[in-house]
Amino acid sequence: QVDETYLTLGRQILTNGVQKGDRTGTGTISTFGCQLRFDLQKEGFPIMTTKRVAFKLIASELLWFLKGDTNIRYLLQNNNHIWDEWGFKIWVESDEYTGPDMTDFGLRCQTDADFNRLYQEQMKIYQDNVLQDDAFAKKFGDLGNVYGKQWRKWQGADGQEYDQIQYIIDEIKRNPDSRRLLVSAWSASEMASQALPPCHYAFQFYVVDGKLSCMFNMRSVDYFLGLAFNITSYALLTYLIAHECGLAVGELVFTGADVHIYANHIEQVKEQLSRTPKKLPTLQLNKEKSSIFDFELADITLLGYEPHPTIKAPVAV
Ligand code: DHF
Ligand code: TMP
Repeated sequence: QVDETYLTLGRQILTNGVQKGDRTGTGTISTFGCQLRFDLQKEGFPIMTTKRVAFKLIASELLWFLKGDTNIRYLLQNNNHIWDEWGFKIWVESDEYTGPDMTDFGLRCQTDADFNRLYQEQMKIYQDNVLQDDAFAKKFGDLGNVYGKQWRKWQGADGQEYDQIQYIIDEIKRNPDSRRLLVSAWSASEMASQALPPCHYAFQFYVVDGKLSCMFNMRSVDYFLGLAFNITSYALLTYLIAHECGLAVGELVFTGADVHIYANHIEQVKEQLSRTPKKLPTLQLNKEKSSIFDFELADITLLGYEPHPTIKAPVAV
């Protein structure tokens, strides 16, 4: 079951991980190289039951990627705030920002209550502007050449744009034995124009016996916050592609490189480890729609999700 597989990895990181510094200054316990497998056929839909995971946020983020959108306005319109800090950073580091100093806001808002109040104020201004002001949103709401751009509008060396998702859908239908059913988000020449270089940087599909499997690769894995989202997100993507291609679902395989637990997530991980998994929910997709590009939030339903309560943790910026 998804919780057991996931929690076993957490126990391994706590036991075998080494202390390692990181870009955000938070500190981690880290291990290198890991693979997890989830059978999508035998189990229910893979989402954590040992803590509540916000499925709606996962679904709206995935639809955002699939639209080829990179502007957080769509996420904000759907009450999804998981990318706010990375857009906010673009604004406060720009020449146009004139508010109080926001240097290192991610770390400072955790330890300094006065600063946190100032930060919340500025964040509110940022969100309102992205939602209401088109020019502002264009300038400071766009995260650059991130997932949506790479998946749907990859910039080719020939000057053309390549739709990698359309390609794999067509290819799965036409040539399911292909070993090239791969989407890459990693673009070596575009690192500077990304709010965050892709963490899940590539994924590949595999078809056998009428079942669609997916492997996704991550260079850097935030075990407690990121991975809990990423497993469910790629499971949902596999179900969506299978839906469009008329296939059943097979296995989901995760491959991670630097797999870490942030120093300020350790207590939360221990709390989650102490909980007993519950029954998995099931996923229901709107049968009336065939193209996944037509899917909206209302076409994706999770039934019977009754997890343990949320466990809060600060995200490292
Ligand atoms: N940076 C880091 N350090 N870790 C990440 O996992 C991460 N993920 C990003 C962008 N940058 C990142 C995009 N995905 C949350 C989950 C996924 C995500 C970003 C943030 C998160 O904070 N989840 C919380 C609360 C979600 C909410 O209700 O708003 C959670 O408890 O799952
Ligand atoms: P890094 O660019 O320094 O590796 O920092 C990125 C952090 O974000 C790292 O902790 C991994 C985490 N992350 C995930 O785990 N999953 C995700 O989907 C994203 C976007 C980030």
